[in-house]
Amino acid sequence: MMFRGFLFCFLLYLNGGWCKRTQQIRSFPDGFLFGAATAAYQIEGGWYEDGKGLSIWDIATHTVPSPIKDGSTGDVSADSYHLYKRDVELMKELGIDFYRFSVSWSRILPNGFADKINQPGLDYYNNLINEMLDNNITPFVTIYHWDLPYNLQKLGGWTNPLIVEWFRDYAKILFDRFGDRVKFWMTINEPKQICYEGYGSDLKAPFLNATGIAEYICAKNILLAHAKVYHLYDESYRKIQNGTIGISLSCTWYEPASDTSDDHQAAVDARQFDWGQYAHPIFSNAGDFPAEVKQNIALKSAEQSFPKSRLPEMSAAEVALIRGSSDFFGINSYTTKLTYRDASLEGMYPVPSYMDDMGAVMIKDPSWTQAQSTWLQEVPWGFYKLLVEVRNLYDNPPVYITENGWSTAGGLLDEGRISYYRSYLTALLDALDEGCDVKAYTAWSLIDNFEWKNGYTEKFGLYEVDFSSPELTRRPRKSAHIYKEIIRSRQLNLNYEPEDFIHEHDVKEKGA
Ligand code: GBH
Repeated sequence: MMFRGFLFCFLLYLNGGWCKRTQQIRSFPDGFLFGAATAAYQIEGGWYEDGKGLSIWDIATHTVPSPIKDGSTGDVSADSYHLYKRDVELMKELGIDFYRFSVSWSRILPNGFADKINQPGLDYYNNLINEMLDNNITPFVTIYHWDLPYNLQKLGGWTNPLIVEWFRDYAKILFDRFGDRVKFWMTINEPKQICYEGYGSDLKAPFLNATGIAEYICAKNILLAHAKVYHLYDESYRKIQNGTIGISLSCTWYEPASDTSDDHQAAVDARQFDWGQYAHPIFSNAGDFPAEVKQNIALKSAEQSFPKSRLPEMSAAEVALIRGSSDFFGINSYTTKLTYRDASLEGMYPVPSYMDDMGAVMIKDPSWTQAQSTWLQEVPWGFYKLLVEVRNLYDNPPVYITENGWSTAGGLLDEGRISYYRSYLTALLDALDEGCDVKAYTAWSLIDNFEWKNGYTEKFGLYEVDFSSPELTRRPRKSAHIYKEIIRSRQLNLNYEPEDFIHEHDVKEKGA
């Protein structure tokens, strides 16, 4: 398609700030925080140890035939359940201000319910938190990162409205047991991925694949569960524990594929379905689901003879409960897609479905640099535009970048990841210059880990984990040295070359 080359130049032209790319050394503002992230199921292992209950990912990875690309599981993974002290050494070596990790619900509450607390589970997280504090690393705890207790899934999981209470009971235990030392909380990681990928498709556990219905039931329950936990913290813990609590949304940037008003509307719809569905109820002044989402689903539902919209309504009290229920806007952002409307593609998606409701087609520009993950391309100007749009739509909320990162097939010499981190941090600095209130940046991930349905075929770590060695050896990639210098200097120097980077392992691997 010929228009793409032109399009790319045109977008560069639109992004005046982007030209600052040529500036070689830029400083981060005082108080800006740097961290790295992981999630329990992806790193811990210890899947059936010390009284832990089963989660939907334990069940998924033990299903025959395996739904996981390489047939792998998180049974052992990086074994952080036993090697957490080594992980804290890495954090210290990197010099990160904070480490974002998640708590496994079924390690704390084996049955999902709050009747039986598993003491070894509490011990594990207490040990991890204390080890971090001893080394001056601030813990940033994600309460839920996708590993729902299987027992609760049997009852419908996030499609059962009672989960609002189950989640609140679980979160209360974490505040009670860890809140004296944990001052940064995230309720839920990426609701859209939970609801669409887990319930509306078969991309994530529990693979429910009930699109057009389940995503929206899940969305409302998640928003309510999040809001209840926010208010619990706000009303009963904040005064004593003095922490901050919010949510993280996965935000892809959608750029119109052409300048037609149809393609512009397709991009707006894609943003509103992807993250506006969760951001608007929490961060807008009006609250509730965004107009585009409500209208599209109501219209399609009527056409399809549903007696009412497949999108559940929110009562005025629910709207009020959810609105404003986050101290910060947590953004996980990785990539950009081009978006267009194409009437001839009618019938391309199942009816009803989330994709049909959204009515946009998403493509990647083949000129963009491609990661190991098929969905991931390096498009830093999209990250810049996303941050400016969040500032514009939601009255410049405090933003924490809670995930950003790049996948490779492996190896210690990871120039692709270095290029990605540098270009995205440049875009972040440009957004700060535009007045965006970005307070923190989190690299995904500290270490290689179980990448959900793609198993161990995609490596996101600043540190390599040698999954074939019995010790699960961690080694710094070149990008770890680069990130370390950014944090030490509080500056982004595009020309910095680490002197102490040793990659004999790579040399050996390549037989050179
Ligand atoms: C995060 O999800 C997760 O929080 C983390 O657990 C995971 O390991 C990490 O990212 C890396 O994947 O571009 O339209 O094809 C990221 C969720 C998954 C959202 C891919 C965007 C592609 C949508 N992303 N998805 S599209």
